[in-house]
Amino acid sequence: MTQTALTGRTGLAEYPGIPEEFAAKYRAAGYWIDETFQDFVLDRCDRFADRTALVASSSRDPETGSLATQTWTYADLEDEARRSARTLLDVGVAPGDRVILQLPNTAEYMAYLCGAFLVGALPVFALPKHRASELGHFARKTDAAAHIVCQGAEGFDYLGLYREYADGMRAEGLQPPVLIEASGQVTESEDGVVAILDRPEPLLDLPRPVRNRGAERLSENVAFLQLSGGTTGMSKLIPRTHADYLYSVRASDPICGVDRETRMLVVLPAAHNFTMSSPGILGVLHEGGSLVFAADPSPQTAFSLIEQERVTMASLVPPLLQAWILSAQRRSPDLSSLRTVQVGGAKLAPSVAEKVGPVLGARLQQVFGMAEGLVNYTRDTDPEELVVRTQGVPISPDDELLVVDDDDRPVAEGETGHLLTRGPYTIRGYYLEDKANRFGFTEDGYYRTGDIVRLHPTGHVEVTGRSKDQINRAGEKIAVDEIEDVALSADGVADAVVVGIPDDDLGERVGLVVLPRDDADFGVDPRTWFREWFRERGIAEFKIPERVEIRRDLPLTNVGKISRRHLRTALAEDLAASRP
Ligand code: OOB
Repeated sequence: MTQTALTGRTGLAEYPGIPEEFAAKYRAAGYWIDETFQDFVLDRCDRFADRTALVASSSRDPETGSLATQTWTYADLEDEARRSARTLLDVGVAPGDRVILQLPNTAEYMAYLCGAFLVGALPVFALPKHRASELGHFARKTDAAAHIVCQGAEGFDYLGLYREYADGMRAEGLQPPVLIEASGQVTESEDGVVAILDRPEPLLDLPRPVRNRGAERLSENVAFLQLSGGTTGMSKLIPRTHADYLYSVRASDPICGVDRETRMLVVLPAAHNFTMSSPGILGVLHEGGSLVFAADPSPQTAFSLIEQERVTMASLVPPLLQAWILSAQRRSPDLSSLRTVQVGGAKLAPSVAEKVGPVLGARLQQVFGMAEGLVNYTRDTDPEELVVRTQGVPISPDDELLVVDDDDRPVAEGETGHLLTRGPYTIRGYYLEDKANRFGFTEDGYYRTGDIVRLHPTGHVEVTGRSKDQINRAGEKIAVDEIEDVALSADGVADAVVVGIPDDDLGERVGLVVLPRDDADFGVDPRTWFREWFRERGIAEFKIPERVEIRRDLPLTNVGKISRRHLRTALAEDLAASRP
């Protein structure tokens, strides 16, 4: 059990950090400075106290059509963060503890994010869409002390989800986290669920920060755990330090033109690495700009907010950009304040990229990043051709990129190959994943991104494909073998292969091909049967196969002879060619 490997709730187990010779270089270059997230929150809230930090939208006024909003200054943000900090301490969270943050794009998200930083707790960035299977995994793996939700968000019963995995943990003799309901909708505490009945007073005396592993400087300790998209099994946990992450944020702002006047629309999930730090929420707070949180990701809501709040910048995944373009062509909204539209998370087709300027009247910036570290941006000064066709150049002069063949030998200049990378804000290993770390990183510390790329003579990276066993569904990453394992656990399944089916709207969708046993019975509609199977096992909806095919006549019996990767490719082509 992973829990025994932990040194108690206030410590993290050992994991591969950045070696001292590199750390010394990153400090000397001024990349890593002595600032923690606690310092960051306190300093920026103080420095920009009277400025607007956040506008969070909620319901639409049925008469006027305008969106109701709630506005916080930086002083309000600090006050709310200190109240959340008190709640965390009151329920027993101590500095160094992990807290699973699973909130939608609301003001509470910001209060608890900053509150956790103030008490030195480490957020674990779950998505509102994650379900019991994923949450139970995060809780066990991180030995989380608390799990923060908003009951009823997107119509979902998060208390039920909590009970499901917490009961499972108790049955295994493990102590589940306590559940904090952030929006005050729960009125009774029971079974580990804590209701926040009275508005807590702001916490004035902040606890002393603790080191959560060997690093001498607090700023080089782990600040939080991000989630990897995952290629094998469940999402892995990515330990990012204060120093490495804040460097990527500080360095991103000038590249992306973020300053005090920036008004950034947040439509993608706030906890995602792109939304958080490229330059995202943290980049805006660093400069004293304003965040505008959209209650839902529809173009209609986004356009209303852009108009109403004079938004200057937004970050999108390609399918959302397509939806914006279509909607803008139909409705001609007033987008005159919008200067920059960032697009990342999945490959953007050049034909769509070309429309950003003409249709939205904004500058396109492509962003190719990963929660493990490396982030690339196209630059303001780049010729149009490179902005449309490439995914940019790295943030840091000390980001090292290698493009190699299957045997890790560098390819000839301009050829495609596997992208390997290391640098001042890229991890050297996941948290408690010894086996995966042996495959996921080279001996000299390069992260194997699983992306196939070509480097242009200008240094621009062009993503041309992927070698990892992962599906990218509208920027959400899905590990195929996590889904195959769940399918294989069903009675009547002899073998199961999960494939990514190319899709015009989402980039890819999840497909499942099943080789049935002779006695298999999946009812009249196997897709529905499997959907239920996945739901009952607490798998997030976005990972559940949208197409299921039962086949008895496939080269599946050759599985032992041909690689599963080749099989997946062959089946994906097959499925893409035949209509459901
Ligand atoms: C971002 O982070 P993750 O961790 O959800 O996913 C990383 C993977 C990359 O390895 C690549 O496969 C894919 O997502 N990806 C792109 C891309 N941006 C990400 N593939 C093609 N073109 C792009 N522009 O997705 C992420 C993190 C920080 C900033 C932006 C995206």
